[in-house]
Parts: sequence; C-alpha cells; structure tokens
Amino acid sequence: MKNILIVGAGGQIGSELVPHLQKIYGNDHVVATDINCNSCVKLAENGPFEELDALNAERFVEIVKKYKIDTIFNLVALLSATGEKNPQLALKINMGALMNSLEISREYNCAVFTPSSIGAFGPSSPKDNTPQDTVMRPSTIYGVCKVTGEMLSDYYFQRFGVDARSVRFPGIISNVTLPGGGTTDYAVEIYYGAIQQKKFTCPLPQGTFLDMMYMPDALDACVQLMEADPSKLKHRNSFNVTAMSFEPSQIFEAIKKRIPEFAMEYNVDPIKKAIADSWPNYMDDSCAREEWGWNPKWNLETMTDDMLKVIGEKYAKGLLK
Ligand code: AKB
Repeated sequence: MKNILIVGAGGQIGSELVPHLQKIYGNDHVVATDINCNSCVKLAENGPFEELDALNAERFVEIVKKYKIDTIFNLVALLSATGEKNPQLALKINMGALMNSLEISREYNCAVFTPSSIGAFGPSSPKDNTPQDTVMRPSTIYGVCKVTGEMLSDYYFQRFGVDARSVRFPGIISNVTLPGGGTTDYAVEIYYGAIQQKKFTCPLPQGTFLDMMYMPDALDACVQLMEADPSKLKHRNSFNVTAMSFEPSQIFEAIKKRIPEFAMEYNVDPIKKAIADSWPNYMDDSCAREEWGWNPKWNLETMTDDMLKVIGEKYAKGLLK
C-alpha cells in the first residue's frame, strides 16, 4: 500500500484529492499538509494532517520520514493571475516547493507528481490542437515555473531515476473549494453567480476559448497517471490532458438553458485577457490517451447539471451564503 503525502492540500485540487485518495488507499495512508491549518479543518477529520510550509525542507523531511512516505503530490503554486501581481513571490514559492519535492523524492526514493498547466504554453505555441511536444515559451511567471518544473522533473527522472510524472491541467472546475488567482477561475465563479445573484460579470471577452475539466476527471487523471505502467510511458513531464474547450458565451448559454433569468455582462480584466490569449484554444491529448488510457467522462452539459445541483443544494442547506 502506498503512503502518500499531499503538499498544499488546502487548495482547490488538494481538498478533493485527499478524500479521493483516502477512498482508494485508506485514510491512514494519505497525509494532508498545508501551510494554513484553518483551511484544512475538514481534511484533518478523516486522516493525518500536518502543518507544513513546503519551503521548509527540514520539516518536509521530518514528515516524509515520520509517515514512511513513498509518493508526493506537490500542489503548491501561486496561480497565473496572482503570479503576475508578484512574480518574485511566485518564483520563490512555486520553484521552492518544486525543488524541495524533487530533492526529497530523490533522497527518500519517492514518486512525485507536480501538476503542470496549459500555462506552460505561450503565444508562439500552436493555438489549436496544441501538440504534446511543441514550442513552449510562456509569457507568465507561472508558465515559466511550470516549464522549468517539467524540465527539472524529467531531468530528475533521467539523471537520478526519480519516478516523476505530471499532467498539463487545463482550468479545473469544482464545487468544493474555490480556486484563487487563476485565469480560468471565471468558469467556476460563474456557477455561484448564476445560482445566487442570477448574474455574472465575466473578466474574459467573448471568443476566448480555453481547455477545461471537471474535478472528478482531474482526480482520475492524478491516480491513473501515478498508477500507470512505467514501461508504457514515452512521456513523463508533462502530458496534455483536456476534457472540453469553451469560451465564455458557451458556458453562459449552458447555464441559461437551466436558469432562464441568468444574465451575463463583460468587464474584461486586461491581465487575465493577455494571459488567456497566450494559452491554447484546445490541446491535443492523444499521448495521454495512448500511453496511460486517459479518457475523461464529463462535458460542458453534464458538468453544468452537476455543478448547479451541488452548489444549489449547498445554498439551500445554508452551507453557503
Ligand atoms: C490558472 O488559471 O492559472 C490555472 C491554470 C490553468 O493552470 N487554473
């Protein structure tokens, strides 16, 4: 049985990946960590939780040793829009957490997963059907960290045999923890606006296509890739994965079909627009499909049904205000 460490467990992905992995590997085999204990009260209810600043290598090692960890999920990152507000901080946190995860994986013989992103691509990458292997010259500090992370992870595999694997996640849409500071966040926030205020102000202009994925598919991607037969992997860091691509008016229409009074206006955020314009419209994820069986289950319609149902129920029960 694996002993898994999740670093940055209180964020959008971690808060759902922890219970997902607990169901598969057992509660005691999944150790959640975060710099902020307050965001992890729920996570600490069902399994081990430790406070960890991922930049503190000594404390990181202490936890790896204490729980005999053999697999690390490094989810620590400032996202794309926040990164542009403070590039030096993004560099420090994103690269610091990555380097500690890789070095500790090398020393303590752990497999390691660090998500990359559509943000690893840049304005000179092909925008449509963006290939697995192509030009990667990102124009954000977030993307620079992601490409560097991909290259370092492959280097650690080739040079030291560290079992490092990764996917390039698109915008992830979920109903448990809100993302923060990303360019794709609008595609989550729109559901809360639709249910609560029946209106939403979109920060990206009509026509801005971006890859997206519903959280259950993202969780499957993490597990499937880390469980994949290594002899089948021609790539490692990192695989294109996507489930759908849409632009703001399409998600608006999908919601409006279900909430006819829903209205949307645009107030374009120039930083988010510039970032989104530099990213793919949609990626080619055939390598992930061929090498480890990637096969997403959710599309815009089924995801919209589920998002409105789950978030609607939370408002109805008074769990959200
Ligand atoms: C962001 O928008 O920064 C993230 C991402 C696509 O990596 N959601």
